[in-house]
Amino acid sequence: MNKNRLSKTIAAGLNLQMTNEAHASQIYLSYGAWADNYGFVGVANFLFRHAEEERNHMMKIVEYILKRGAEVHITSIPAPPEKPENINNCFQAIFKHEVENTQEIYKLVKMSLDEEDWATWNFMQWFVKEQVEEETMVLNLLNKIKIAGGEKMNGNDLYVFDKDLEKTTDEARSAIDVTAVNP
Ligand code: OFO
Repeated sequence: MNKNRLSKTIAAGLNLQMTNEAHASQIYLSYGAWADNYGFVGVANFLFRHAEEERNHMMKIVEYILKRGAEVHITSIPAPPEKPENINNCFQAIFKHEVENTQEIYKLVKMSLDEEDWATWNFMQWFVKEQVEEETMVLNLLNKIKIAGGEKMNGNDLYVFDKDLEKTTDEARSAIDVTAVNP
């Protein structure tokens, strides 16, 4: 009996996305190590936590592929890009990467829609929502950086930003939870 409930295309797409999530984790890990080297402990901590989150996303996909009776293909993970030049550049690069990841997720959503694979379509909705939160979270940080002077942030601005990140929650509020009273 064939227990595989994923088409070849969907299985390949999910395996690719699994590696994309591992790649995202390596990027956060690499940038976190860079930040720690420069003494930005709050930023490093934040990025290390996100490295772990991306790894959890990878595991979600591994588990889903297995649950649907298909094969998981573990391949090499592409190296993270060059280390950032400064804090502003670090979060710009993270935002760019998150947007690229969103595009990859949308491809899988489209693929599952075309194939009428509703289980995968439904599974991918969690990732769509997660990306909205992650993009919002990084955009919020970029706004703070911009207010503090962007590329021109001085030592004091950087100190405050780093301290601030120590306390920043890992999730942006979801639009669905927002009300007029509690925007
Ligand atoms: Fe950037 O979160 Fe994974 O998918």
